[in-house]
Amino acid sequence: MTAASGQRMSVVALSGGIGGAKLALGLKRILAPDSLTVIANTADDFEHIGLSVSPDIDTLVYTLANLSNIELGWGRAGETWTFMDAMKLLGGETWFNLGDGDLAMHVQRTYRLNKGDSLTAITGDVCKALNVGARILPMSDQPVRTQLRADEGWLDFQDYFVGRQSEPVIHELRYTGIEAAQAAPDVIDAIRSTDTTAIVICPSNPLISIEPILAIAGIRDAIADASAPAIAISPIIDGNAVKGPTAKMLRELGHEATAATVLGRYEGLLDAYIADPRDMKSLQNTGSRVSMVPADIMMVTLDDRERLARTVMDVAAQLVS
Ligand code: FO1
Repeated sequence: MTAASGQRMSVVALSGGIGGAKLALGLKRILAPDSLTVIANTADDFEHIGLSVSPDIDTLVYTLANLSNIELGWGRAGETWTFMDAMKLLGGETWFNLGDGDLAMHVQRTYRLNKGDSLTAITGDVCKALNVGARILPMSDQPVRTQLRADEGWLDFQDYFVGRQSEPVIHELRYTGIEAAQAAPDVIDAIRSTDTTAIVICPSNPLISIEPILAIAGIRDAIADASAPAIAISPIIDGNAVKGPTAKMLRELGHEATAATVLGRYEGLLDAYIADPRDMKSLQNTGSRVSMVPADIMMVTLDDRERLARTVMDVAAQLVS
């Protein structure tokens, strides 16, 4: 895909798990080979039964490699569960599920991290081995962990999200380790590169997926100063989250669960914001100078993903021409 200027369209996308991965797949399918870099949130990562789990990286890897489990939204298609069944018999930890094929990913990642390899290098090698066809960069090689304060105290993200099914009311959110974390190698360069023709903020949960990335020193400024236009897609349609607990979390933290709230959280970063037509009126009422683009942003089928990706790239092409 090329812009009117003839320049090849090359995208850097910021993404969490499921919603972001869907758009990333649409983008990969319409762009020329090697034209997509995805910066993945790693604040959902945790250590579980001695293994290093990176859910958003893995959802991106499996989705872009066409290996993803569509029903679950995470893990691999055609997965078997012998390991989990055996863990149950042993009275082991079974609240967080690792399929047999997925287990290999976790053993390999943990083994290499323990040998001293970086998460960036390991993810790069996995992308090559599984023919991902895009570059996936962890936001940081240092640990950052989202924690949420509920009535009972601070909960680690996966304890809240999987262990407690996002049920506890939350009062506060923090990213432990964020001050010490540095952007992973290539992250800032990819954003700043003059070869990059669009920076795309995927329709992921702003609180737990996009803002941890933006909170790493240098990343927000790099996007604000980049020559490429930045385009976000709303994760909220008419007051409801497209997926997951985004609306619930926003409300509990004192925000309205609207497309306009998410726009406000990306203040100073965006050139264009793509949202559902039903949200256009309230978005225009914000007085924001960001260009508002109405579009069908639901992604159920593969065609939906490509259609939204085309909308994003059309907006980008207009902004760079
Ligand atoms: N989500 C669940 O709801 N239950 C699980 O047992 C579970 C296991 C799991 C294993 C590997 C992985 O990469 C993701 C997994 N997820 C599971 C999804 C994950 O917790 C969340 O979707 C993300 O952290 C939110 O983006």
